[in-house]
Amino acid sequence: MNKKNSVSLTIQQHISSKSIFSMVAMLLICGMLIFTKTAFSQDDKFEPLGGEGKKCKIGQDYYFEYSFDKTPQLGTVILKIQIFDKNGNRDTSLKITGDTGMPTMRGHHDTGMVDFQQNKKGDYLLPVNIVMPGAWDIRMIFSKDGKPIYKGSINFEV
Ligand SMILES: [Cu+2]
Repeated sequence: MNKKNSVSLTIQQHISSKSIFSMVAMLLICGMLIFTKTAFSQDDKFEPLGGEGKKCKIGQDYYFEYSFDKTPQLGTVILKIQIFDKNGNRDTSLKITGDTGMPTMRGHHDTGMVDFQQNKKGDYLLPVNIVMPGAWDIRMIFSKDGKPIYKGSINFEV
């Protein structure tokens, strides 16, 4: 092998290891982007709700309204949800679970999914513990016969 050839070979090797490096870097970046997107879209699936006393539709068959027993403040407030069928009759056949937390402090206050409890009137109730001022959310999953049919989130400031 003459000197010229060996130089060009070294350059080739240099280029190919560089391009492998950049390919790996690209793959890592793509992987991170996909991961971030997935993490965000899990949040996105919870539809932000309109407000207290507003009709929130669950597909074609049901709707619900929510309210708090008092303006959310430090301490415990009770979230009440009433579900109706499409004819406006109360429905108690669904199950609701809710995860309360602070969106900006994920993992600090999150309760995990907790079952709403029904009272005699068929209201669905969830105690919500507010332990510090700031932005809070309650992410809820509504299920029918064990299958999730709706995800919504209530967002509020304390
Ligand atoms: Cu906090």
